[in-house]
Amino acid sequence: MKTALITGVNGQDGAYLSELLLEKGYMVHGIKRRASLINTDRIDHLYQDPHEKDVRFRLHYGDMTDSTNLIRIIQEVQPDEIYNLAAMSHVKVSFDTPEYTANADAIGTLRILEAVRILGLEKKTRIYQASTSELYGLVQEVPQKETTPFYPRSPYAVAKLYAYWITVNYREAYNMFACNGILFNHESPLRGETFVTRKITRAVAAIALGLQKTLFLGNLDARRDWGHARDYVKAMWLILQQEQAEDFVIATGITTPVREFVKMAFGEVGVTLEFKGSGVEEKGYVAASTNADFKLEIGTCVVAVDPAYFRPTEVELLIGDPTKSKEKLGWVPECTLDQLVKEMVTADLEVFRQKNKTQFEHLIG
Ligand code: NDP
Ligand code: GDR
Repeated sequence: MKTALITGVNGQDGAYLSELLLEKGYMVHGIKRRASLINTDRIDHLYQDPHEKDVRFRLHYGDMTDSTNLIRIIQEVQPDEIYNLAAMSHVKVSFDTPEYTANADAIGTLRILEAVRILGLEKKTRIYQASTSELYGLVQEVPQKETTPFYPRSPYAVAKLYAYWITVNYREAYNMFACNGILFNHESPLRGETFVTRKITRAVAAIALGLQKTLFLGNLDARRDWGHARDYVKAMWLILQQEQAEDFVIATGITTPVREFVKMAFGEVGVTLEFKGSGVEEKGYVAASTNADFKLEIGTCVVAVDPAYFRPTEVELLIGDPTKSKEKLGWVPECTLDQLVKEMVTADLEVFRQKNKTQFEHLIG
């Protein structure tokens, strides 16, 4: 039985990856940091009582900013594979907490690599580093591929740039099997509520059920290459199963503006949007037609721009070239953007209906 260690196990990707590795028969160890409230919702269905026999899923308290703790856990677990997913992963927030972001995302990666080296596990342990399309930042070339120059545009992306290169350096310097997956945006019903897709699908559900009036967003013209997290964690695993350690772009090859995602999500609840105002973006969108199942009046302003959500430096266009991953890993994304939007809106409607069961009983089913 192979043993995997996942940092950031209770994040979006950690949850899907844990499921995948358990299905494949792995013993899965996860690192989560202590929080004042329990925040393991995404992995609660995988929880196994450690007192039972043959437990294959175990959680450890840890933090990317604490080397002693990382060394101890890696020593105890002796992993065949480490998936380093833990990070302060919000681009906008990284402008507010740049030093912490560098500590967790950049030096945290160094701590993992160095722990493996200190423990003499260089030959045994393969390492996956969660690199990102944010490395490309200011457009140098499209579509972006493994050889495209990086131009990071946020403290998050700069920290991830360090993590990318220190992973490459440890591979070259110490012959370690350490790889970067340069993943483009991937979403799901488990996506954090403050990333744009989930913020939109949650708001669409809340607005449709009469629980929220307006969705305030930032830059509607940014374009992203969005896939489904369930597909992307398969690529992480494949990257570590190769004969040679290499870096891969994981993307769909299709880019879509945030504005279009908004329209698609409202479309799922039968609402079409009409731009209101005389060319002044800030007037936002109103509902032009609505589905009778939901409580929304035609003409209600449902989307508006709030400059508070603009970033000091923005990444305007991301579109990945997944040719290498298709050819070498045999990886192709299965979920289309239409299917992703539908799954996310449906899940968020369900969340609100469960929360407000008595209030919305007539809408259930
Ligand atoms: P999430 O934000 O959902 O999860 C991040 C995880 O890291 C959470 O479990 C979080 O714990 C944990 N974490 C944060 N800081 C620390 C710390 N100091 N010590 C220990 N754990 C910590 O991110 P995703 O699952 O979406 O992404 C996984 C990784 O992939 C991240 O590194 C992200 O930067 C990267 N990435 C993501 C992409 C995407 O589109 N989703 C694309 C490309 C890269 P807690 O719950 O306590 O905050
Ligand atoms: P991103 O994701 O910055 O690409 O990083 P996010 O969903 O936060 O933003 C995508 C684009 O939407 C624009 N936007 C808004 N974003 C947020 N969060 N909230 C808003 O209200 C809003 N309005 C418009 C943003 O300006 C941006 O252009 C994600 C994270 O998962 C990173 O960890 C990961 O590395 C990259 O994807 C790939």
